[in-house]
Amino acid sequence: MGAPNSKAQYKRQAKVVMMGLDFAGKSTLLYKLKRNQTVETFPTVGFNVESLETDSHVSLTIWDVGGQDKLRPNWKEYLEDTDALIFVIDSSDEARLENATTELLAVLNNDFMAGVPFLVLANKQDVPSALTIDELVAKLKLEDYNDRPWEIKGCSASTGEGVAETLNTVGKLIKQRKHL
Ligand code: G3D
Repeated sequence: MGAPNSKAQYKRQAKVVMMGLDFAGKSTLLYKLKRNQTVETFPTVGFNVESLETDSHVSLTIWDVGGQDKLRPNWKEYLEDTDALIFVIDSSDEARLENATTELLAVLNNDFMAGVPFLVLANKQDVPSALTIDELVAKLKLEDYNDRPWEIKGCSASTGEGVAETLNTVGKLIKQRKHL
C-alpha cells in the first residue's frame, strides 16, 4: 500500500512488434533473445507474445507476427498502441528485398503506426553474400523515413552477433520519439 516507488512508476510495458518476411529469422532471433542460445525453429503460425526486459526501464513485449500471408485477416488491429517496430530482414536474400521493402512501407503507413519508431534488423550478416548495411539503407529507401526515429543494425541470429544489443536500441528509439 501507499505511493508506488518512483522506479515502479517509470516502469512501463512498451509494445514492440516484430515483423518480417518468412525465413528472415524472426523465430531464431526471438529464441536467441530469450535464451541466448540457438534452438530449432518452426514456422510461425499467428503470433507469439514474449516479454523481455531491457536495462533502460523499458519492458518490451515482442509480437512475432510471422509472414503476413499466414496472418489472421484482422492482423492490423494488433498494431494498435505499438511503441516500436522491429523489422527483420534476411540480408542474404536480395531477390526478396523488394518484397520486404513493400511490406515495411505498408506496415509503417498503417494509421496505428504513424510516428512509431522502427529498427531494421539486418539479419544473416554471417552469410558471405549478405548485403552491407549501406546497401540495405539504399534498397529499403530508409532515408525517406524522416517522420520518425529509425535505426538499422546488422546481426546474426545464428552466431548471436549483434542480438543482445537489439532491445536497448529499441528502448533508445522509443525514448527519442518522446522527445520529438
Ligand atoms: P522466420 O521465423 O522469420 O520465418 P526462422 O525465420 O527463424 O525460422 O529462420 C529461417 C531460417 O533461417 C532457419 O533455417 C534459420 O536457422 C535460418 N537463420 C536465421 N537466422 C540466421 C542467421 O543469422 N544466419 C543464418 N545463416 N541463418 C539464419 P532452417 O534451415 O533451420 O530452416
